[in-house]
Parts: sequence; structure tokens; C-alpha cells
Amino acid sequence: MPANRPAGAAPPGPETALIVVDVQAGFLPGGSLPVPQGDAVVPVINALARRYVNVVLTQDWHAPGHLSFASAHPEWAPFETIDLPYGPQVLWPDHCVMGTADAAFAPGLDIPHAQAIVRKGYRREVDSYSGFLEADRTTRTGLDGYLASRGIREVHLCGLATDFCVAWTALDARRFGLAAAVIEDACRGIDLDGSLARAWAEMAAAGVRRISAAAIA
Ligand code: VGL
Ligand code: ZN
Repeated sequence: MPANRPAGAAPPGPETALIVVDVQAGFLPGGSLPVPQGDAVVPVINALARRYVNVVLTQDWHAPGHLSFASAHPEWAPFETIDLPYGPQVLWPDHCVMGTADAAFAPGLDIPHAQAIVRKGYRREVDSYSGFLEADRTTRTGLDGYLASRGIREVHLCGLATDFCVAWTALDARRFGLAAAVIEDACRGIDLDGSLARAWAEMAAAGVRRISAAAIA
């Protein structure tokens, strides 16, 4: 009997999917946009994923010169926020450029039974923190249709970063009518100007549950 699991908790069934958000080299220490302790989620997620029949990975996958990169706006510096046609955009260091080692999944991420990989942010003009909807809030990645086709009604989320891509994906899951829970100890945040507390508050208001890995049977 594995330790640390609540007695009586049922394992996630065929109508639940684990979404592993952006566990990529670029977001680990040594990457281009390191999330503090980002590497700590890898063993937690490897073990967690084994509990799920259904696993989907997202992958931040930017065109070179992406408009979310500060380098595309010579007057601005990384971590400043500018207005783009679709709304405010935090400017990031160049990261997760498609096809580069920085965009590859984290070394050591071991989820052979993952069924789908959703790439996002590949259009140069539009960012996509969410695995469902680009930052224009209109263009779909196809993930909503994929999950619906497979009869999935609930998603559990983990990965990087809690306050950006995990939170946006969880909020959009709710928009598409899915039950959603974020597995807090399988995530790490960036926390830019209070973004982490804000993200948890928005998720709570939207009905996203906040759970720990030990709660998954
Ligand atoms: C992310 C900032 C920029 C994330 C991706 O995965 O949370 N954050 N691109
Ligand atoms: Zn990005």
C-alpha cells in the first residue's frame, strides 16, 4: 500500500486526464526562462502520471522572433508589460523556440503513456499561455475538441509555471465546461509582482480545485 494516500480515494478514471503543462528544459534551472525549483516537479510528475489512464502534455513552442520576447521590442526589457493588439503582454527572455533544446521536454520527464502533445505559441504575433486558447482569446489549439472527443470531463493540472501557463490552462478548462483541479505540489510558479496569489484567487473564483499529489489515489 503506497504511503501518503488518503484511504478510500479512487484512482482517476477514464473521464479524467492529467495535463502536464510546459515541463520543458527552458523552464528549468539553466534554461532560458528558469522557474525557481522548476526541476523539483519532474520526479513528482513522473510518479503522479502513473496514476492516470489519460495524460496530455503541453509544450511552449515559439516561432523565432516571437512578439512575447523582449528582444522583439528594442525599447523594452524582459519582465515589463506592453500592450499588444490582443491585450497586455509580459515580455519574456527568448525561450522555447521551436525545435531547439530549450523547447525540449525536461530531461528525466518520463511519461511514455502520454497520449497527446499540444504545442502552443507557434504563431509569431500571438502568445498562448493556455493549452486551450491563444492570447487573442479566440483561436483554439484543438485541445477542447480532443478532450471532448475522448469523453474526458475532468482535468488535473501540473507543471510550469503555476501562475502563467498552468493557471491559464485551468481557467480555460472551466470555460470549456470541464471540472478542473491544480495539483499544487506538482507545480512551481514564477511570481512576478504578486502574480502567484492572483492566479490562485482567480482559479478559486472559477471553481478550480487546489489539491495535493497525495490526494490522487
Ligand atoms: C510560460 C511565460 C512564457 C509558462 C510560458 O509556461 O508558464 N510562462 N511562456
Ligand atoms: Zn512562452
